[in-house]
Parts: sequence; C-alpha cells; structure tokens
Amino acid sequence: MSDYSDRDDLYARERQVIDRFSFDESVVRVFPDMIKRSVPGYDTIIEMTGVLAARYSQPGSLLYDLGCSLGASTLAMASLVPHQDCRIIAVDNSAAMLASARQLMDANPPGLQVTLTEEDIRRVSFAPQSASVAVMNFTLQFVPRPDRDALLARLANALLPGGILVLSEKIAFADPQEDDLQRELHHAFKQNNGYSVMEISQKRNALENVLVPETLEEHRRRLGEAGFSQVHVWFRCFNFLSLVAVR
Ligand code: GEK
Repeated sequence: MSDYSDRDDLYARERQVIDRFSFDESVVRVFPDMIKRSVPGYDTIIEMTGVLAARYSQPGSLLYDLGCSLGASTLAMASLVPHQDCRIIAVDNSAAMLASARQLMDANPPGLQVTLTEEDIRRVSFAPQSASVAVMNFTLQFVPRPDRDALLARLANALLPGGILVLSEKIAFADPQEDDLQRELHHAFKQNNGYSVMEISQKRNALENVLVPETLEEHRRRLGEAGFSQVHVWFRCFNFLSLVAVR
C-alpha cells in the first residue's frame, strides 16, 4: 500500500503550537509510510492477520476490521480467508480515511464482500454470535480508557464460540526502567527509519492523551473479564505487541 503514500513529513518542520493528533486528510495522505516507519513489525502483523483470519474464520460469519484506516487488515483477510460467504465489515470514524479506503477498494476489489462503515466503533451494534474474527490493529489505544471494558465485552459477545479477536497495540510497562528502555528502543527504530529527534518529539506531543497505551497485564485482565477463554501473545517488538484472544 505504500505505493499510494507520500513520505511522512508532517512533523519535520518545527511547530510553535502542536495540535492534538487527528486522522485528517494530511495524515491520510502519508498514512502507509507513517505507520510502516513508526510501528515495528507492521507488515508482519498485517500479513499474519490474514493468516489468523484464514485459520479461525467460520463459513457464513462476519469478520470485523475495527479502526480499519485504509483497509490493510481487511485486504489481508480478503485475500486469505477461504469462505466466500464470509463478509467483512470495516469500520472507521475518520471520513478522510474511509474515502481513501473506498477509492483503494474500488480500484482493486477485494476477494470477499466488504462493507465500509463510517462510525465510532463504540456505537457499532454487534449482533450476538455473528462473527468469527474481529481485528483491532492499533485502534483500541485511541479509544478513551473508560470506554474500553464495555467495548471489549460487547465484542466478545459478538463472537462465535472459537472465534478470535486480533488485538495489536502499543503498550506501556509497569516497571519504569523497562518502560524507558522500550520507549528508547522504539525511538531508535524511528530514527533508523529516517525520523529526526525533533519529528519524534513533536509527534509524541501531538499524541499525548490521544494514544494512551496500557500494560499487557491490563489487556489480559480486560480480555479475561470480557469473556475470552485464552489470550496469547503471538508478536512482540519493543513496546508493540499483538495478541490473539480466543472466545
Ligand atoms: C491498520 N488498523 O492499517 N471509532 C472508529 N475508528 C477509530 C476510533 C473510534 N472510536 N478511534 C480511532 N479510530 C489500521 C491502523 S490506525 C493506527 C489503525 C495508527 C481509527 C482512526 O480513525 C484510525 O484510522 C485508526 O483507528 C487507527 O492496521 O495510526 O497508529
């Protein structure tokens, strides 16, 4: 998808005022480049989302891509899920993201039926036991913390027995030393990908109180309370991880 992307230079010049980060048109324009150079293992996580969906999808069920952005996870699932009667519902509350996702999918129709929906994922009404796969790749971290428990409980309720949630997140660590080290390593990863120290710092300020990471323990607690029977870490690099939670 990086073929469609300009290079991310949004924070390359010094800004006097740093506005709260939002998924507007300027972000959409550079998004594939931004996410690849910012999230360690992004390509692997997207590709394996397709592999996991292929394994756990059930005939005739729904697959959800929540916070779909330009639809990378949707496209990965559509190319690998073997059941032609599965339908993907891809949801995002950024109009700019969805407009671009729609253009990309019109130009390259995916192999499964996809419904693109502009909505806040907290307002989506999930039919009970209708879905076999739900994906939240780097989305829950943007949902206000007080709303996360209820969202996950509703999502667990939407899944069929044996269905899965793929949950990828930036995480925090309870131990301050480990938190510092993993954050520094992530910044080194970004510098290695061409971001300057000033860009990293300005972006971090824009994301303050917008992207709110939690610890792995907090994610495990929430998933357990929501009704997931197993939680496995299947990918981890620095302060980023991906979980598969089985209903
Ligand atoms: C990918 N999954 O390429 N409701 C709906 N959408 C939301 C909400 C919400 N409450 N909050 C944030 N979003 C994608 C990447 S990006 C991650 C996901 C990142 C949307 C927001 O508009 C954005 O498109 C997406 O979640 C997060 O794998 O930029 O770090």
